[in-house]
Amino acid sequence: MTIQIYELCGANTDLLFSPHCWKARMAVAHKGLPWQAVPVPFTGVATVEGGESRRVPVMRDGDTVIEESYAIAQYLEATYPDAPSLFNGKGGEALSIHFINWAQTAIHPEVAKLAMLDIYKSLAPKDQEFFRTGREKMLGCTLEEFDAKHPKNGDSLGKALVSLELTLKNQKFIGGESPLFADYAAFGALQWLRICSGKDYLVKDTAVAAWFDSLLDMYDGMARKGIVAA
Ligand SMILES: N[C@@H](CCC(=O)N[C@@H](CS)C(=O)NCC(=O)O)C(=O)O
Repeated sequence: MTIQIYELCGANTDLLFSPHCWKARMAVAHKGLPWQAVPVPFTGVATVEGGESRRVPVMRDGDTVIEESYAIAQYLEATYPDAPSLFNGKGGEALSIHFINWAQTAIHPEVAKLAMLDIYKSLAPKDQEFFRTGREKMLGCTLEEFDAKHPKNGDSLGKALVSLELTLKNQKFIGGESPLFADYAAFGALQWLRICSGKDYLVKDTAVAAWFDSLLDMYDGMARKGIVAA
């Protein structure tokens, strides 16, 4: 049976940009399972699967519904143990929590600085209003004021990626020879930036850029095929 992943979308419902949804999607692809995306706009999230969750991703696998990207990865690992592992054991599972937290605290704020307005512009009018209200309350200023404070040269993102660069100089993936869920935690954040900005902020010829490219090519180029903002 085809797994369904409810994913956040833009005005163009093929623009699927959420970092957390990308983590779930890469995890399902890693397991080699058939899946389909169910696009959901911001204003539709609260009604997904009868309003069970206020966040996406939400995944349906037959009769089972799971919310939250890490819970989805854990479910997939437990349910499909013969498919390639997302964690390589309990230690890897524990370490991926570090990379989830690191991506959220080190990379996500940089994506916000670079692409807050791009995210806003990619949404349908109803969702723009929802997004603006929620984010401006959180930021304590308008989206435009926030955007104007931050240069768009990628230097600050580069600094946030220094530890990943050092790691990937010596190994192909965070997981070693092949990716694990920890890789997808970092990848999801950078794919969010790539899709919403339509720009390539990663410095060419770096280990991070090579790693990101190889993940875009994986699983039949799934992550490269999706549309990005113009
Ligand atoms: N820890 C959750 C975070 C999920 C999350 O924050 N999802 C965002 C999309 S990236 C969302 O659904 N936001 C809805 C909203 O802001 O109303 C996960 O990893 O799944």
